[in-house]
Order: sequence, then C-alpha cells, then structure tokens
Amino acid sequence: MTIDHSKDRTELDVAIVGAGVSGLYALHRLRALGYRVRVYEQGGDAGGTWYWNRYPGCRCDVESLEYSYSFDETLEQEWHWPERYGTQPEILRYVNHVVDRYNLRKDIVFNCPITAATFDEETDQWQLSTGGGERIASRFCIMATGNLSTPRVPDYEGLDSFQGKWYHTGQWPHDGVDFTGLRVGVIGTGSSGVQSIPIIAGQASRLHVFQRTPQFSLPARNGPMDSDKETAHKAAYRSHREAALDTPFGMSGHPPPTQSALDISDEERQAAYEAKWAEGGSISFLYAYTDLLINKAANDTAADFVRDKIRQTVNDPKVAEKLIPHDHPIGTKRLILDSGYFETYNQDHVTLVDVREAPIERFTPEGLRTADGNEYELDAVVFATGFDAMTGALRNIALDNGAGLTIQDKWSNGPRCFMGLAMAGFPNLFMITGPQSPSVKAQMILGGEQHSDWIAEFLEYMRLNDVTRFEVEQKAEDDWVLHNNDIADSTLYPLANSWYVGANVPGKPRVFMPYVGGFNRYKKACDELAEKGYPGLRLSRYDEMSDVAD
Ligand code: NA7
Repeated sequence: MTIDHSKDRTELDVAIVGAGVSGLYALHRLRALGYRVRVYEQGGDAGGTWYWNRYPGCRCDVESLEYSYSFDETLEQEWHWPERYGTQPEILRYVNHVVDRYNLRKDIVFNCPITAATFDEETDQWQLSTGGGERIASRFCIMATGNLSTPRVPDYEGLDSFQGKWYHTGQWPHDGVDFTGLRVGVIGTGSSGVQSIPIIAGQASRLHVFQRTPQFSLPARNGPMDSDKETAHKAAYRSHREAALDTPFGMSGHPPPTQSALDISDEERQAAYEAKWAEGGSISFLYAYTDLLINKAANDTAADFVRDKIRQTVNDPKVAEKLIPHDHPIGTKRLILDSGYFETYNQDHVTLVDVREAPIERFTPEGLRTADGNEYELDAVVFATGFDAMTGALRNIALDNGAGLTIQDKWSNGPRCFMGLAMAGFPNLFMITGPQSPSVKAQMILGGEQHSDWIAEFLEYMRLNDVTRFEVEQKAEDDWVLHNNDIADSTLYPLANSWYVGANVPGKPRVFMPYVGGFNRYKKACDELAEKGYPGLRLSRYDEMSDVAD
C-alpha cells in the first residue's frame, strides 16, 4: 500500500478495528479520555461474535451474570438476564443497549472492512484503507478483530454443484432458517454443532451428523434466571468482579480446588463429579481438582466419568462408542456445554456418520458422498466447521510495517506477540485479546476490558511524556513467547488437535496460541509492566520538522 499524505483522509488518534464487545469498550474508554477515536466494523451492526453467530441454539457458555461489562455499576444493576446462560439474541440485545446507552454508534462505521494497514515511519501513523476506498491516518491502531471471527468452510470438491442450501454457523442468515421437513446434514461437532444439532433435529425430517472428532460435552443446566441468585449476585457485584480478576479464567463463584484428583477415594471423587454434573458448567467441572489439566492420570478420572455418562445417555451402544472421545484429555479442546445433545441420537431420524472412518469425498448435486461409497441425499447442509481461530482475522488484512515486514511473514511459523497486546516490528499497533494473551481461556468481556484499560493507561503515559511511538523490543517478545510456550507445555493442552493449536486448519503452523498461565497471573504481569514504566517497550517521538520538510 502506498502512503497517503494528502489532506482528504480521516485523521484520528486511535483507529479501532472491530465493533465486538472489546472494540466497543475500547471506544467508550478512549473517547472519554479525549482521543479522536473511530471504530471500523465489517458487519452491518455491532456485536462481533454475537452479530454473526445466529445459528439455532447459540448461547454463551459463561453464565450471564458474569459475561457482561463491569465498567459501570448502574449498567450491571439495571440489566436483567432472563436465563442462566445468555442466548445469542439476548446478548446481542444487551450489546445494542450498551451501544445506545453510551452513544457509541456515532463513532462506528459499519459495513466497512479494513483491508490494508501500513505504518508510516515518517509520521508515526498507521495508514488504513477500507473496502470502500476510504483512507484513514491514525497515530495508533487497535485490532479488536476477535478470536473466532474468520469462519472456515472446508474446501470440498463439488460444493458449487450442490443444489440444496448450505450455511456456516458463523455467518448465519439474519432472518433465520427453517429446516422443517428437510433432510439436513450438519458437519462438525464443536460447540456450534453441539448447540444447534438438538434444535435442527427438532425441525428436520432426517438429520445426518457428520462427525470427525467426538467431543466431551457437559449439560449446561440452563434455565430461567433464579431471582434470588440474581438479587444476591447484584448486591455483591463489585466483590464478584474483583474476585473474578483474581481467578485463572476471569469468573467468580468457583472456589479454587485444593486437592489432587488422585488423592481421594474413588467414591468421593465420583460423588464430586456427580455433583458438578448436576450443577452444570464447564469451569466448575474442570476446577474440581488441582491437576485435571496438568496430570493425565487425574484427567482420566474426569474423562472416564463423562464417557460413562455418554454410554448411559445414548441408547445404541455402537452410536455411544462413536460419540465418546478417546483422542484428547477432557478440557484440552474447549469443553462444550449442551442442552440435550447426546439424547438427540436416540431419535430415529438422527444418524451419526463417522467421517474420520470414511471422510467426505465430495459434494454432489443431491448431497454428499463419503469415501466408503455411501451417498447422503440432503436438502440443506450446515457447516459447523469452526474458524481460522486467533490469527485468521489479522492475517486477512494486508498489514505491513512500512519497512518490508508483513503480518503474514511475521506469523509464518505461528503468531508471535508481546503479551498478546502488541508485536515487535509493528509500532503503535495494539491487539485486544491477541494470541499469547489469556483471550479465549478467560471471560472474554473481562479480558477486553482489562486490555482496553491497559492500553488507555499506556496511551495516557505516552501523552504525558510527549511520545508518539512505541515499539516492542524483540527480546521482550521472544521472552514472552517462550514463557507462553513453557506454560502450555507444562499442561495437557498441547496433546489435543484443537483450534488452540491451529490443528483444524490444514497447513496452519502448530503453535499453542492462548496464554494458559491464568488470567490473574497475566493481569499481574500487565500491571507490573505499567508500574515499572513499560520495560520492553521502546518509546520515541518523531521529528516534526523533518515531517514538515517532507
Ligand atoms: P470448532 O470447535 O472448531 O468445531 C468445528 C468442528 O468442525 C469440529 O468438530 C471439527 O472437527 C469439525 N470439522 C472441521 N473441519 C472439518 C472437516 N473438513 N470435516 C469434518 N469435520 C470438520 O468450532 P465451533 O464453531 O463449534 O466452536 C468454536 C468456538 O466457539 C468454541 O470452542 C467456543 O469457544 C465457542 P475436528 O475436531 O477439527 O476434527
């Protein structure tokens, strides 16, 4: 991209890319500090994940009283969440309420993808281009582009010829899809598949689920909000929020475990798992013992408990065995919460097809064919096949540092970031919940707030010190990447072929992307960085005279 020094371009202090929950809060926070800020969003409205993922059954797996903004006590008191876990429509309604309440819309440009971004060494500014050809110059750029925002449809031969309709869960039509009476195929059994399959089964005349990898899933035990619980939670909201900051996953209400799963009797452990199973929720289950995610033998006790539950739920033992995961420790792929998922396979019109055994060979005009020669006639196909997670959105932008380094080159062997917030070689560029930050391993709204607050304080520090540019020192980034990898390697996470390591995208370098040292530990590192005057970040000011001479 050529640098645009003309005057007919938007001039900003901070350009934010993405109007999801993080970008919205960053806008609110930075605008209040007096910065000229604007958000650029490719979607037609705000909400990010909750704007795009409108598939049936889409719901957050974090309880609604936790999965909400904490920055305004009035907001958290006045909003009523009708269910234990927020549905997509409810969360989107909440996001829009926030947008309107804080008058954010006036500084957001919708339907406006940022297609290119180049750093201008001469002026210490980012030069951004939009899909519509607008040019923006901004001192700082914040990529709030989301972790699961680049949907992936596998490259199946013949898909063009398929005469039915097909959908991706992450790009669901706004007016919904009625599957009544249709022969439907769902490909993929991650959270999106597991959440939508029971509902699609309720409409379809015939449902085939094409499963490559069975996944562990626990009952969500969703239901109407318990009003006593809501009242008590709201009465102590501040202490809940503070407690959440001091947990590994950014959520309150889960006392830290004190024992190894291997230090107690089988009976006691079984009773504990039963209680967690009855309570619902993934954190509660995985946080039952100190070592479920670091010791395979401990993990096996939890995995076996869930395997038995699947056997007890699914009537046909052969189908049950196919639904039972054996290739990864429980919790090392995102542990799913469901509402009646395994029970769905007890319905006569629902069939599980193992595409690990016989992969999908191609689509045909009538449906699809698997490698064992079976043909499946389908009227509609749902791709619940996930995302190019954590790096996809940024890599889709023609992003370069103006000195020959592109993001594609920088991340050719996997993402490298300093605390998931910034990168060596890309001055004045921030990420919110980027790779190598807790991101998807912590409550995302809390993570977005924490990152935005940290960025806001850093910008204030630079303003106070008359600085126009920051750069991450290479050593600081290398040390952080090493630290991130060391922590991941001390856990069971790398044992799974998950999107955490990019395994779902053919050819993607296998690197463990989220920081799993705990949100609390991570936040402490961020706070210390600020307290110590930002070691590892080189600060400078451009020479205005030379700029004028240009
Ligand atoms: P996920 O969790 O990445 O799940 C995608 C599913 O699609 C998973 O079962 C994949 O199997 C399957 N998949 C992907 N590609 C194929 C092909 N080519 N053939 C067959 N099956 C395939 O995405 P979700 O949208 O469900 O959830 C994403 C996150 O959103 C979730 O973790 C929560 O954090 C919320 P695989 O396991 O790769 O073998």
